[in-house]
Amino acid sequence: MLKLYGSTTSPFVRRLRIWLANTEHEFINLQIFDGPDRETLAARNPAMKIPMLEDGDAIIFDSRMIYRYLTEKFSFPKPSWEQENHLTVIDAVNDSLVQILLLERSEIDTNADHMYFRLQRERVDTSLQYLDSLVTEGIFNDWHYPSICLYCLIDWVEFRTLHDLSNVPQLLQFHRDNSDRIEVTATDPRKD
Ligand SMILES: N[C@@H](CCC(=O)N[C@@H](CS)C(=O)NCC(=O)O)C(=O)O
Repeated sequence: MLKLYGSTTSPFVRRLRIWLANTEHEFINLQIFDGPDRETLAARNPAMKIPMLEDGDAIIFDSRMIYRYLTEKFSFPKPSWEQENHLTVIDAVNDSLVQILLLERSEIDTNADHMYFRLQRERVDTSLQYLDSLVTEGIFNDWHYPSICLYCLIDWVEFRTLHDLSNVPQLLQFHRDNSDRIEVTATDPRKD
């Protein structure tokens, strides 16, 4: 059986839990930052990040690669190049905000006026504006993989209060429109 290693709070993991909602798999919930689970992580993935997928002898790192692996394994339709770009923008916001979160947990003031923080905030702002305009165009009307990734990003930003979303109303509407889906409520990180 497929084994997905991750945590309930990671937006990179949640997107795959939702994508795999109708595919038999085991979800292994790890506390990645300390304790015995960190050894489980290190033993499987030298990059020490989640998610990772185990399929028999194969182990795949990185949500993007796992998605590609699943697409090939189950002959799902391939994403278009346009959708790949949408995923890149969604991942860019995710990555920058993971950095901000880790810095804040390291007791660093990320609101200070430093180039590194400015670059992350600027990327987050421009990317969210872009994604907001894509919602207006109807790009995320269907519940496909990029929509799932976008939902997990927005929900995580709200859950962790990482960024003010008041100037991206279409993203907030998209979030409200999809929040009652069964696979969304089943993977809500607030349930823990
Ligand atoms: N590009 C990776 C990013 C995964 C990622 O950043 N995961 C975070 C959790 S949300 C993580 O494992 N962080 C551990 C660390 O940075 O030490 C993917 O798409 O899977």
